Amino acid sequence: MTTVALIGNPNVGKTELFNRLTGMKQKVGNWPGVTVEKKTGKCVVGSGSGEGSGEELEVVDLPGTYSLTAHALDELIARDYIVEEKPEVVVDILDGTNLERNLYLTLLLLELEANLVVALNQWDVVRKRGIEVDLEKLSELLGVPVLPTVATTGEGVEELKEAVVKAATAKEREKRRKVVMGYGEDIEALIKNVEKAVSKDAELSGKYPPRWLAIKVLEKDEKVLKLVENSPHGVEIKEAAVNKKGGETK
Ligand SMILES: Nc1nc2c(ncn2[C@@H]2O[C@H](COP(=O)(O)OP(=O)(O)O)[C@@H](O)[C@H]2O)c(=O)[nH]1
Ligand SMILES: [Mg+2]
Repeated sequence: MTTVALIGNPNVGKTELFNRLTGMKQKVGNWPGVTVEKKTGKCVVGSGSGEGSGEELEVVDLPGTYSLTAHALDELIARDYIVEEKPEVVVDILDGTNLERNLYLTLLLLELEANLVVALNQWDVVRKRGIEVDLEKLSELLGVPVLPTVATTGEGVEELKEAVVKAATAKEREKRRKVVMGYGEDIEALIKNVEKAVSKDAELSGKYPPRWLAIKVLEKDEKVLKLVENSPHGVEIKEAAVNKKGGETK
């Protein structure tokens, strides 16, 4: 069975897609320790001869978020689930009519090194409005599969399921190109510094992507700073985050 988490900004059609995927086979509970609702469900891929046909998916609905900071409970739940539980695939659902805003979360998920499949939902509205989206180009730029969907009618949903099964295979994961968002020369130099220090802690850097940790240290992310404080290399990591040219970075 493949575990797949659904994530997206509020109002993109995540609930609609979750319901379409899982139908009546849903379980509702809470995320551990908090009263935020957690929905999970199951679905079977395909019925015919398509790729991954007969494969079962465990679908986890993550809270709708715009970002993945440690400041908001919803965002932290989503982020912790992805970094701690490492679902085999994360489906990032975008409102296809609002790519500019929606792609911010996608970039954060790439930074988190989630194994992404992007669903461009509301594709019917995209079509109706005559918005042109170059799916191939977008997929190439992000380095992940991009599929158009209409959650309300089910259009594209079977293809999405097949793409999820495919993305979960070792072969596809090995092939996956790491797309790195550059922050400019000065910040990149700092990121490299911190990444180097972080990598000395095998446990920490084995559990979390080192570049992601480095970026979070530089952002002074509360949760990551706590992880760093508990590291035997904590002092070194914090020192690496200090700009040698003077002062600490913001
Ligand atoms: N036209 C169209 N409407 C959609 C689509 N997906 C969701 N919706 C509608 O968009 C609204 C928000 O959907 P919902 O699933 O609640 O979004 P969520 O906040 O991401 O869970 C609802 O009115 C849905 O019926 C779609 O693909 N096409
Ligand atoms: Mg919803």
